[in-house]
Formats: sequence, structure tokens, C-alpha cells
Amino acid sequence: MFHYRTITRAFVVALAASAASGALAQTTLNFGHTTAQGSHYSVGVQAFADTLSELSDGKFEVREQAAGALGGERDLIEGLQIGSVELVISSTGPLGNFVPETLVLDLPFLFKDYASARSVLDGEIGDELLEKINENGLVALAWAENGFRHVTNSQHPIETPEDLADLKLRTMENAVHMEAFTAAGAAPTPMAFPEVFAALQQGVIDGQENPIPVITSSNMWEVQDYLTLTGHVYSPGIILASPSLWDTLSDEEKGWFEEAADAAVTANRAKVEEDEASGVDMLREKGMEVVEEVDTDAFREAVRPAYDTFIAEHGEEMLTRIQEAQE
Ligand code: EAX
Repeated sequence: MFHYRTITRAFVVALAASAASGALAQTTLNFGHTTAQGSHYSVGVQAFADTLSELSDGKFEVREQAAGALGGERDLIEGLQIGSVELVISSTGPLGNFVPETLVLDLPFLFKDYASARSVLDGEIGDELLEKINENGLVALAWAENGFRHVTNSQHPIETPEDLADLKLRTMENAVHMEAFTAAGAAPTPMAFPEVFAALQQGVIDGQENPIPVITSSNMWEVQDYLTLTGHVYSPGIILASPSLWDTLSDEEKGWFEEAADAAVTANRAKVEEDEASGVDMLREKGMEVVEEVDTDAFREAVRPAYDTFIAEHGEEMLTRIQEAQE
């Protein structure tokens, strides 16, 4: 009798343990990006993680891989394709190499301001471009935000495009951006973001360009003395998932991921706004000299050849639609 009860008890304990481990069965998903922990992307990843964990009752947990831990943005997109990373938030920098239709978004001075960029990306045009990404072997969950880009450098204040002439300027690995800076007279050096800080520190390059949330979160003041508020191009963010993850999900689960992506975008854009409001003052306090009065028309004129090249290669239709959507 005693023996029997002992066995039963052991059996019940074993059953309870296996039920508990069943409830805890988790899938951990790596979410990669190139900016620092705490950045505008990072708060998006955290909001995504919280929302997904809650909706899935802990089934899906997200592990943030910040600061290029899994490589630059091109590596991350390739990682999605081969299934070595499940989720990514990236600029559109390298995306045009995978989905040429998205290159239009990288044209300088295309978007008037944050409100028009967001309304185009959240509307019909943005949806169409997400669809193009989905047709090219990736899963696009939502447009997020990187921000309007500004130029920093270690040599001298930049007030006009002529001041770019002697600078080795890092650009993203993006044909439209390189074309624009070539036209403006700089010597563009394409490079993945995780290499930029060290390259600036070692003097391999003199300058770079990025939105305020990236400049502040990457301690750029330590290696750059001058910031010019050129706002020369709006840089969208994009939240992507790997097809190999997506194909395993039920429709209900896909809905959770989409909801999590919406929460990420809300948190990400709120952080961009916060950084825009306080970042320039902060950078000045850190010792950067800031040129706020910029001859925008001169910069617009200087990069115009990038439009001709773009139109020759990709046509004018989407470009015109984006311009008209902002009228
Ligand atoms: O997406 O490569 C870049 O300059 C990007 O703006 C940055 O990594 C955030």
C-alpha cells in the first residue's frame, strides 16, 4: 500500500512538472538592429517584446540584439532570408539592394516633414511598398522611423554644399545616397553602421550623416565636432520578419506579431520626437558646434542630379505620386 502510494505520488509530481514545462514552452526570437540599447529602435523592440509576450501569454519571447551584435543592416536582411535572425528593425539603407522599388524613399528632400512622411508611409503608397517587400522573399510588418538625416564631421563647420568638397563622408550602402553625395561634391564612402564609430575615431573617414536619434544614441560627439542640420533626407525605418519564422505561424499568431509591430512603431516614433526635441541641445552641451542656418535650397540644388539618375533607372511614377501625396 505504502509502496503504491509512493509511486502514485511520484507520478503525479512528474505529471505536474511536465504540465508546467508545457505551459512555459517558449520560442525565443532574436530581434536585431544596429543602434544602441535605449535608442529609438531599441524602445520599439522593447514595446514589440512586451506586446508579443502579453498577447501570446509568454509563448514568444524576444531577445534584443542591439548595436550590430548580429552585424550591419545588410547582414541582418540577409540573416532574415537565411533564417539566422527572426526579426529586424532597419533603415531602408541597404533595402534597395533587395527590393529596388523601395529606393525611391531614399531620394533627398523628397519628404517635406515628419507628418507628411508618416502619412505617406501609413497610407496606400506605404502599403504598396510593404507588398513589394513581401514579394521579394522578406516579411514586412510595418514602416517605423529613423528620422531626417543631418551631416556631422570632424574637420570644419559645413554651411554650403561646397564645404563638403574635401570630406571623406560615410554614407549608407545605398545607391541613391551615394549618387546624391557624389553630386554634392563629397567623397562618399559606403560603410555598415557598426563600423562607423571606429572609422571616425581612426580618421579613416571625416564625417557621416544620420538622424538626431542615431547621433545622440551612438555618442557621436566623442568623434565629431561639427553638426549641420541639413535634414537632407528622411530615413524610414522598417520592421521585418524572416519568412522561415512567418511560415510556421498560425493566422492568430501572425495577428499578434502585427499588433506588436504597431506598438513598436508607436514607441519608436514617440522616441524620435523626444530626441528631436532635446537632442540638439544635448549635443551642443556635449561640445558639438551646431550649424542651424543652412542654405537648404543650395543643398537641394546640389543633389538634384540624383533625381535624374534615379528617374533614368526607375522611372518617375512612384516619385511623382509621393510628391503629389504631400500637396
Ligand atoms: O538605421 O546605417 C545608418 O546610418 C542607419 O541610419 C542606422 O544604422 C540606423
